[in-house]
Amino acid sequence: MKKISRREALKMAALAGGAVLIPIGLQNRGYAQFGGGVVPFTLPFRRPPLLNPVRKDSTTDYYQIIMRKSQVEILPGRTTEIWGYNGVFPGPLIRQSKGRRSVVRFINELDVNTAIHLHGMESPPQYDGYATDGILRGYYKDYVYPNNLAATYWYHDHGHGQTTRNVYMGLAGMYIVQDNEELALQLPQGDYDVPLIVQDRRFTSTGLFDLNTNNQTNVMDDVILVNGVPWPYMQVANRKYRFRVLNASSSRSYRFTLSTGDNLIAIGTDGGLMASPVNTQELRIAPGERYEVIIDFSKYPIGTQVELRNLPLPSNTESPNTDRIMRFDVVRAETDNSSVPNVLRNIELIPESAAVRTRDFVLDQINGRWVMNNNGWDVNRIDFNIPSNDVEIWRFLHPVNVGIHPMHLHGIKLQMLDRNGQPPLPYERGWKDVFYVGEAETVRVIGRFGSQAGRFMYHCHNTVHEDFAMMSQFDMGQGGVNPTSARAKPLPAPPL
Ligand SMILES: [Cu+2]
Repeated sequence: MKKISRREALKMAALAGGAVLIPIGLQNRGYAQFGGGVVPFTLPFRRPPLLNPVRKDSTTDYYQIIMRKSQVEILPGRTTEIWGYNGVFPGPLIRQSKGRRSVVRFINELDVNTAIHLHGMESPPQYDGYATDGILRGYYKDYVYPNNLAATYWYHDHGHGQTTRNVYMGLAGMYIVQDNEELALQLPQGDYDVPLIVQDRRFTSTGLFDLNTNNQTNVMDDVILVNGVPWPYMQVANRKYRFRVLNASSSRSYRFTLSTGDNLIAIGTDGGLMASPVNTQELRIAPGERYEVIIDFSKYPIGTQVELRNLPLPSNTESPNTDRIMRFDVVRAETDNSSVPNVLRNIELIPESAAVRTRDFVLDQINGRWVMNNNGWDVNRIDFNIPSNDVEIWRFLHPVNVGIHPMHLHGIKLQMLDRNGQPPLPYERGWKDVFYVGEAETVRVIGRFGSQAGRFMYHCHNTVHEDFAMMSQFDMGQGGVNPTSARAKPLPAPPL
């Protein structure tokens, strides 16, 4: 009988489209032990380091980030080369206030071309990380961000055709904007407002990242990292915490649930707080999406261990322990002055009747390329121009019953109208920029376009699909700045 390689087995699993366990015996062939040899919940949780500005003036905070290689310990006793923002994995956390401007200088000391997208921010086109607006090694670029909405953002590489590799190697970090209205709500704040950046990775037997896109289909790896730590345990007090969950994986979606059967309290989407909290037993999140959840540990006696688990999804490839994410250990008593009010924010729902047109996008794979309306990425093709303030409905049609496409628009926040004619999931009803388009699903979203003018990209956020052509671009309004009009400059850079 012909022996099949692990790669072939994965490819078959991907083509089968189901949740397939890799047969025993293929697991260790030439690779690290499955799961990198890590026993879940044996490594301590950590938070990304906070990045302080190098300088402030009356309107602006100035930050600097050097993209460089470094050697870090992810698997105990092994060293992994990463490409990191400031050499850390994931990148440092930026916390900013609404209304203050940020200038972030990105310096490229890597061997590859990079482009930085601050995902979710309505940045001007020239600071949005346009795919061909790259920073070469030895160059730098100062990105200017308006911080006009309190929400959970993330910055990550958007290099043309190389996004999967560059993000996989470590180029992703969280960026939080807060405003006074939100702070006044008395939600858990400070140390109790915690990033959870979830990613899957695979490791070689020597501990290196082992990227495999399974014949340009997807990345489905066997080690679940939270803030760069495999299946961590986090010591918590018996009180409420606010978690900002970011799925920064290449292709894997997650369906979170608590081992106790208790509810997660969803309070925020990609675009910040929802209108009101949503109690949910499970929460599904695709690559690129962000959700904010409250977990209330006050009901648990000290000593309780609560696992954050991951339920199966039809287009995921499972491995041992991909059904777990992390564990919360309730270790101390604290008073809790925080609250979760019934009204979080006023969100104006855009009525369907406000739309002046509907656009259809058929998501498909043709001759191995991932396409929208039979088109792949073409830097010279701009699909359409949307006049300022026009409300449009975008309809994503995915006729195939295998695989999912998280569809992401730059430059705008939208709302989901429906999925296969049914209402969105309760926790999807907020401002969003990534929409989960599942197996054989049609998803309709609505938005008011052109609050700023210019050319913006839209694409699938399965970065393997994105790299393999499932990306395009559109224009909004008139007189927008060319996205490549603020090119990176060679070092040395003047003082910020
Ligand atoms: Cu896709």
